[in-house]
Amino acid sequence: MDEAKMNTAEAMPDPSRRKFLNTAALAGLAGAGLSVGLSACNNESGSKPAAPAAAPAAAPAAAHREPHLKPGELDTYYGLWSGGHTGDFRVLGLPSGRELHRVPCFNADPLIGWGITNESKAVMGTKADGSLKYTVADTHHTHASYKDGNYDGRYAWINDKINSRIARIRLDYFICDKITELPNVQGFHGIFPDKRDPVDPAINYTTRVFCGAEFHTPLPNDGRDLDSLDKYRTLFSCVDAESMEVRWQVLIDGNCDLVATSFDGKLAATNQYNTEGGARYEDMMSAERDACLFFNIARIEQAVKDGKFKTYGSSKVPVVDGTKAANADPKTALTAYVTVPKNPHGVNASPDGKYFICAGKLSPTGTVIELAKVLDWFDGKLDELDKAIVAEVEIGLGPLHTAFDGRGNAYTTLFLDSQIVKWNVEAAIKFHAGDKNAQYVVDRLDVHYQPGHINASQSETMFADGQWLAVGCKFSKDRFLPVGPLHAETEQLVDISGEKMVLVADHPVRPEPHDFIIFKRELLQPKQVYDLNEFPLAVKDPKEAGVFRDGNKVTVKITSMAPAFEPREFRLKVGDEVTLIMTNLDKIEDLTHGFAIPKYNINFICNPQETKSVTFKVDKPGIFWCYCTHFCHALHLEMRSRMIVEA
Ligand code: RUQ
Ligand code: CUA
Ligand code: CA
Repeated sequence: MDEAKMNTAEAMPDPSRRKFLNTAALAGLAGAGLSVGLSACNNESGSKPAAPAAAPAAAPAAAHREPHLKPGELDTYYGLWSGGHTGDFRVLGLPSGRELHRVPCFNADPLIGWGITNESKAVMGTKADGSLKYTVADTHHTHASYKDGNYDGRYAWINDKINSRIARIRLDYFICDKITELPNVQGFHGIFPDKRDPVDPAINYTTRVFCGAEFHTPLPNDGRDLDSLDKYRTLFSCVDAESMEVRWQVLIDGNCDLVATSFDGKLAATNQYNTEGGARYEDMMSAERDACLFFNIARIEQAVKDGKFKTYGSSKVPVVDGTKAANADPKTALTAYVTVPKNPHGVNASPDGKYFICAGKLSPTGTVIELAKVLDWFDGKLDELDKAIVAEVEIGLGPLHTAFDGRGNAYTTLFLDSQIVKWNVEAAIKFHAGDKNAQYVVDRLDVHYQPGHINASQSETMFADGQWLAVGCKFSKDRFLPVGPLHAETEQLVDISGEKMVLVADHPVRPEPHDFIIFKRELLQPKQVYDLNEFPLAVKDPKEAGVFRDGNKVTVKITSMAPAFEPREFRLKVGDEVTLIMTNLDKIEDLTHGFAIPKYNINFICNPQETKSVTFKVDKPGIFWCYCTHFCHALHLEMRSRMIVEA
């Protein structure tokens, strides 16, 4: 530990504090009578790993690069972040850590008008009365579409764990354009797009998104089998990247945690805990090993084509049988359960395409699975599936997620140790094979505190560049000014360009972003002005604006052009059902207008050349000054339209 302390002396004013947190975190589990899984590694220091010690002692504090940018300087990386409780998707610039945008997905947002306009309600889903079907969400994981092993800038996806929904974000306009609710699952958590097609070499880009569901329930979950735990199952789902329809699902044993996909398109996997099928957590951790569950995509799709599936409840989605019992013969198996120490959490694909690395969570280990060997097992060329495990090494307490630098090193968060461990994958494989001199732990860095997700620049592509690493710490404790009982979380930035990791910045974040990806800015080409033709309702000329009445159904067409709306006033009657359509005819980048109607609870913006619509019932007579809510012009405050409502 001494080397680590020396390197972060300035960032760690009180080393004892971390120890206190460790003890508290461990006590939580131990107090519940669950120390079994941890006791093996809970030695005297409470955090000292059994693994070989780190690199040279007296190394001087490493030099590092400045994350701070001068005024006017642009970041070199984009970061796509999930918002957590807020249900949104965030866009950061890195290395500065500046938050550039929030894209509402599952949440209403008055700035954008998300959840207020007809277009956004259609994406979010409504009840029969037109109100939103769901108003809460819990976003955890976000990943983007691939082409040739790198991000292609088309889409990103994000999950909602509460209501098992997947949202797609268009990365040209940074808007959510589709949301799909997965049938017959609860606790949709892990998510990962494929990287190419398993069969057709011409499809060298993402066409599927895989979704793992955590919570097992009776199927269908309609009141039957409430007390028959042995009938509870969960499903692994495949969503079409373009249509966002659910293509197929797989019935499995155990609960899905994180998801990973191979660069060759052939395999998807989910780490699994609760292969025991328990309903209480004591039961969920009784087995010493759980699994990393592999899916043979080509075989599953063939089985669906051959009609070898069933459906559950009212869902039409084909469900194939991926349970362990039904897939014992490798030659026909759709799934393969590689064992991993108990209750593993993250699974991450190494950028060389060779390995999936599973983080042990309740075990202090990282497990390295060689994908070629898993494929060999499916081909009948490997007698025992677990021989695909090429390393299982101790790395520290509470491993959760792993990132890569493209130079053969893995960086795993250690939740209980409040550290990042940098370890060399090939050295770990040598060590596992019996070379006890192989020094696989390269470095350790204290972080603040209890880290969960981690990612490095380009880490989840074939072009991992080993420059910057971000880590999402679940507890900030004493790192920021106190703001009452709820603490911000700490996102820390680490320079990984050298041998030693160097902590270079702390950022407070509103809890809790969970996961994120970081990639080069050149990979995105966002558009800054809309195309009028993308909107069927567009009011293309101020001359088309006005009030169009058909009985009590009224359409109000409005255009905006700084600093005026057209029409400047419009007349309605109590009892009218109004659809208001607004097109922003300004063509200049950054010239956004807003439209708010007092006492009618309406507010939304229109970006340049964008059209939005809102439908509402006119129920209050009087004068209502509709005004522009987005500063647009020197006459912004004067930019209004008078809504006159007759009794
Ligand atoms: S999980 S802290 Cu929801 Cu991403 Cu691992
Ligand atoms: Cu238009 Cu402010
Ligand atoms: Ca927290």
